[in-house]
Amino acid sequence: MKPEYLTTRFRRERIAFATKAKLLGVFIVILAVTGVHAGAKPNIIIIYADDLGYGDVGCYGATALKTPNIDRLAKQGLRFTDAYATSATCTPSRYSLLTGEYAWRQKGTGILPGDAALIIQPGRTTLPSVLQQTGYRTGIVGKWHLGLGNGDVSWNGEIKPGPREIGFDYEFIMAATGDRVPCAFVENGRLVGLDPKDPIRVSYETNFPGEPTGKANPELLTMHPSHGHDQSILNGISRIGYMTGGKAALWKDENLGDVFLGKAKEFIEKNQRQPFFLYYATHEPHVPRVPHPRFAGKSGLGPRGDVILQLDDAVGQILETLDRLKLTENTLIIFSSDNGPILDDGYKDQARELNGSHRASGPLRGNKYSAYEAGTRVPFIVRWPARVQPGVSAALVSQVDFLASMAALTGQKFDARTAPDSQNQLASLLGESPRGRTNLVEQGGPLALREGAWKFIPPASGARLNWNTKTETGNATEAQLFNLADDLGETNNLAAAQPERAKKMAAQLQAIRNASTPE
Ligand code: NG6
Ligand code: CA
Repeated sequence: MKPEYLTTRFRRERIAFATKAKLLGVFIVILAVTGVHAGAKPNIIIIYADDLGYGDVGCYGATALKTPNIDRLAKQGLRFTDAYATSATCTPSRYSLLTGEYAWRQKGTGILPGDAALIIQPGRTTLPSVLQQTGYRTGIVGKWHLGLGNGDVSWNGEIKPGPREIGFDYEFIMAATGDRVPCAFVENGRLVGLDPKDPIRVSYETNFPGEPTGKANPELLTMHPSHGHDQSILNGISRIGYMTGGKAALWKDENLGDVFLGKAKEFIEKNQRQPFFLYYATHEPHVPRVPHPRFAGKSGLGPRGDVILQLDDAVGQILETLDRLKLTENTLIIFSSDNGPILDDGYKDQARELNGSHRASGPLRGNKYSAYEAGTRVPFIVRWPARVQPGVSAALVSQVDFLASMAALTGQKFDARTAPDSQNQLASLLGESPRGRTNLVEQGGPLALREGAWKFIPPASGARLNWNTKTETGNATEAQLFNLADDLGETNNLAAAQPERAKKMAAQLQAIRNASTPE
């Protein structure tokens, strides 16, 4: 089916939605009855890197690292320069991406341990559930980090609720992060490769008798922690949390990338004849950074650079798979990251020593965990050959908008009460409008507000420097106000010079915080 035709159809549909909701209902029914049909919906793939910085890839200015595949995606698509994850850490960003709600509105949405309960309520409207209800086959492959079970997850039995209870048909995931136990894959509610005679046990409180730890047995380590990460040991790397048993199910770190990539490709192959939504959440370049031997030593920047090459190669293989299956034209790919970059995130892996001239944050100030721009402003590329003109967009967009925007794309209604922060930014995401959001909230340490070119960070009492990671938090006892249009690097605090603007933005931020359903 010709994309031109679709484009017009969907444009018309959107106008109808805005003006005559009832008529739209009839329209959808007619579509269903006449079977105009699956092909009308693009496949959607979100490739979500973990801790990839604004300056980590070639198309955003990196020269020390070569990322030809991500650059190809950018060349064939729309590259955003002012696009955001909602938070400077993983769990809250992923929560917002899936639910359409700023995570800071809910307690318990900070970085989760590996045995945390699911924090997205089953039955709630989510990005995958919206697509699932309109006939998409939905899958997640890779990092989850949103909790599993109800508080006493049964790793040796059926692991639920999880992704399948909030809108995914298929799941192949790691529960939390590469540096947290349990270090094993979960596929559709079961631990993969588990030998029932050797059950796995997991604790975030106490070690299991006879199990070595990084703290007590550093002689067993091939990669040493720089801070934290001194509990159970797997593959010579100590982790956060304790585990014992389940030997046959435990992963090899150097294969993580290949295993997830293989499952992502398999999902695409299997579902090539129907519209699918794949949320492919890579482990790279999060710690521990253990490249496959194909990439080890190849970047010259140490393991962190090597796993970025590995990520780039994985993106290339996804693109090749789409080409081979002739799905490229009508597949909407969004490539982005869950938060900004960090060099030392708890292991002595030489990321800092071998970094050379590379600037993982690009021209931005701060890092992962920070209220400064590099905490949440991330690489963000949209490619959909059938509809999106290649180019660069300066529109202000956020991952929290995926839910409302994809709902608009597929003509779906959703419960706006549970996705209060998700705006329909479809036109901006597809490059049909340069407008974007008028404002957004950045969750680093303190919550910060973007409004037009302005950035406001209220006074915050926490430390200015994170002593573990040696990076700036964004905290300061005084208010901070920057004009990003001519001070992208947030060097010139204008709060004292422009007290009225600072006051107005403080009030605006407070209003957004107070609003359960923002206007
Ligand atoms: C921190 C970990 C860090 C990383 C992060 C989560 C320590 C000292 N640091 O607590 O290594 O795991 O949590 O990263 O334990 S994220 O990308 O999933 O948010
Ligand atoms: Ca992350």
